[in-house]
Amino acid sequence: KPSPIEMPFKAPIFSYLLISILSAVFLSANGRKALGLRHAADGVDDSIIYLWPLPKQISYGNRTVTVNPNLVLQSKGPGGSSPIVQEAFGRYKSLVFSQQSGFVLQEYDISTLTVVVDSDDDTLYLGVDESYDLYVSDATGSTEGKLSVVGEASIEAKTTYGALRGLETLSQLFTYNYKTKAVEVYKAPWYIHDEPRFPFRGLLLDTSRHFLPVNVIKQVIESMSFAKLNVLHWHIIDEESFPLEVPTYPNLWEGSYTKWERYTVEDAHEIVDFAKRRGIHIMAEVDVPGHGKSWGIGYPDLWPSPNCTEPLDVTKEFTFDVIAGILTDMRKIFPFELFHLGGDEVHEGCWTSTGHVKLWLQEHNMTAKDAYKYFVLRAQDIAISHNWIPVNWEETFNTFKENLNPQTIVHNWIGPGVCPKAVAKGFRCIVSNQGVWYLDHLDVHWEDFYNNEPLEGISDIEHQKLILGGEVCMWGETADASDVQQTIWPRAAAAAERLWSPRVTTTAAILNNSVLHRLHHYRCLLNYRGIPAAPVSNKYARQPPV
Ligand code: CP6
Repeated sequence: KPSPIEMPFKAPIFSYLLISILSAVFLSANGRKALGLRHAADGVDDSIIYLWPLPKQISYGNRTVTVNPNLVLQSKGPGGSSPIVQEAFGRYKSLVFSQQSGFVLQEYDISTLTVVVDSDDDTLYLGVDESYDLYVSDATGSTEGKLSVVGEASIEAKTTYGALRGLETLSQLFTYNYKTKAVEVYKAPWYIHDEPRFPFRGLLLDTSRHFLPVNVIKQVIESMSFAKLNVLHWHIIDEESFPLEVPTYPNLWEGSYTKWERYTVEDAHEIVDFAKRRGIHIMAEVDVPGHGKSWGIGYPDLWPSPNCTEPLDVTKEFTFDVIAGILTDMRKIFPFELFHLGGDEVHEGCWTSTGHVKLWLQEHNMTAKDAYKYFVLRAQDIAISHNWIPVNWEETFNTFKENLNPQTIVHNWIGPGVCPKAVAKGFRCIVSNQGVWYLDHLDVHWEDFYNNEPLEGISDIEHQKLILGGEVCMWGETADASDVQQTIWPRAAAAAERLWSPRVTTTAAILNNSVLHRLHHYRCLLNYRGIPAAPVSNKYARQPPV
């Protein structure tokens, strides 16, 4: 008598047929599609290009080519030998090949990657050329009627930073095939021409509300480069803690949570250097005068009084000496042209209810608003004297309009409609509308991030040019090193495509319903690369089939 466990194996032949037919219908990719179900595990789908963010121009074929795990870099042009390109090639090579095992020795179609970089100038500045041309042959040599024995892949860029963006795109074309145990490129030959839509594609990290170790910041920077984001807005200091070393005023970091939750000057240099090698700027912020309470731990004179600990004391020269000292020290660390001076949430009531400040206002014939303006303009002057372009949160523009230095870049955060007003007055503007681009708001879904159009409400082409781009904000009150990556990704990626890809491309992607499938795939890619990105939907774990 057969045991129950053996029973299924003795089933009559028609059961096998039935199961085969059913599984063909229900389990195959086509079967699932027929039922209106799709899953990233379906693998290559002819209608979807699994690149994130989508490039500006693509054309592709229908052949599959294999890539040699011993892929060799052949660098050309004046900038080809830049260590930035060489190192990036090594990083991407290990991302694409090292995690897999069991390559079988065989003939591969593509064994060399040619990278041509036109300029040997590695200076990273806002608006640096990030364009690239990418080519992956179909390995038959069918192009131009010539027969080549080996396939080729090439990236051509004006700068090393364009080459970095091209390497990222190429790495996303490389797919490990678990059946053939080879890295393959589908749909070859590929021709891609790409460049960013906006020069400023940012992410804010807040290290004052929760300290983030240097390695965590580096991992965030690394993950930003995968999404082609290019500005880390480092909100280093705020009222809760002052974690940065300032040699000129060495007591300032007494305001850190503990002496282990601090960044030395050396740490900050390391972060800037790490970011530069990935084509990412660090925009530092010193948020004055409204968010400076922690400064007074080391220098209590900066507090108007023990019960009025912010805004910083506007009456004392010492306050501006300290700001000047901080900016002098920071200038040696942060080469980016932009410097963020905050300027938000200034509650002047604290000033007007403090005796000596009240007196000072009377002596100077100033209202509290005048004092706020005086403070903002003096801080701007210090930043400008260091050859920085000042960035301010939108309140300074909302309150003072054309009284701001005309160089000022307005940083929107409260609601939509501010950047249209700022650019109409000739200011440059960065979009971070809190309803759609605040990552700490867990009820904002990826669709909201994706759909936020920075040029909404701006029809004049000259005004449109003043929109530098946008930034998603990972405020630190409710996230720390344990969950910051999961909170950032994949939603920040949705904004990253909005900021990189042409408007016609994102519009078309929404219309053909491919965004969700590509985002699932991209989130999976981040997981493969060791980034703990959260599931794409944070609404419900699973939707029943409809
Ligand atoms: N800290 C600073 C913050 C915020 C801002 N500035 C903030 C305000 C409202 C929300 C989220 C963050 N935590 N310094 C405003 C720019 Cl909802």
